[in-house]
Amino acid sequence: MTTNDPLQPHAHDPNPNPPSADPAITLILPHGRVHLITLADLKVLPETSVTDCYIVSTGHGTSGPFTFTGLALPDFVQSYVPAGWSHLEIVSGDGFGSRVMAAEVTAAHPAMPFLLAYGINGRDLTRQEGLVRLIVPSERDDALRQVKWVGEIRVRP
Ligand SMILES: Nc1nc2c(c(=O)[nH]1)N[C@H]1C(S)=C(S)[C@@H](COP(=O)(O)O)O[C@H]1N2
Ligand SMILES: [Mo]
Repeated sequence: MTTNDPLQPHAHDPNPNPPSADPAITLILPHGRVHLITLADLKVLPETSVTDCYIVSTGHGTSGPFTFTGLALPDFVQSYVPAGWSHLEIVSGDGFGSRVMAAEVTAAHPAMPFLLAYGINGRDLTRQEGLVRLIVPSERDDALRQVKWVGEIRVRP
């Protein structure tokens, strides 16, 4: 079955064509308030690095290990998300996304947090690599949650 819902299961076929050259993220809060978050906004917050990350594609194989650097989701939430949220919808302009439950963010091992990554191996992510990319270090069997070109984060109550 095909669907245009970015949060529904996706063909396991990574998109090689970046939808955007702009790493800014539109944050949509539960009551419709909208906030534009630039790469500079992400970088002023404390950064977190996670080593030994792999991108496991059933299409073109496994790449890594990588060290990804960025803003850990608990830190993102603390700065940008009012209390009372249940999940985040983290979506790319190419129609690919992942739903992240509040409980997953809290339960993640402290050394392997979800990341809004803007760096890889000590340098910035290129446009081809995702600009700002959701990294889920615990996802080891495929890479269906490792959303490249994060463009929108919707906060759900
Ligand atoms: N925005 C976006 N992110 C995406 C995808 C995509 O099509 N669009 N494909 C996913 C899939 S299926 C895989 S296997 C990995 C591939 O990541 P890589 O290009 O870094 O190897 O990206 C994931 N993230
Ligand atoms: Mo994939």
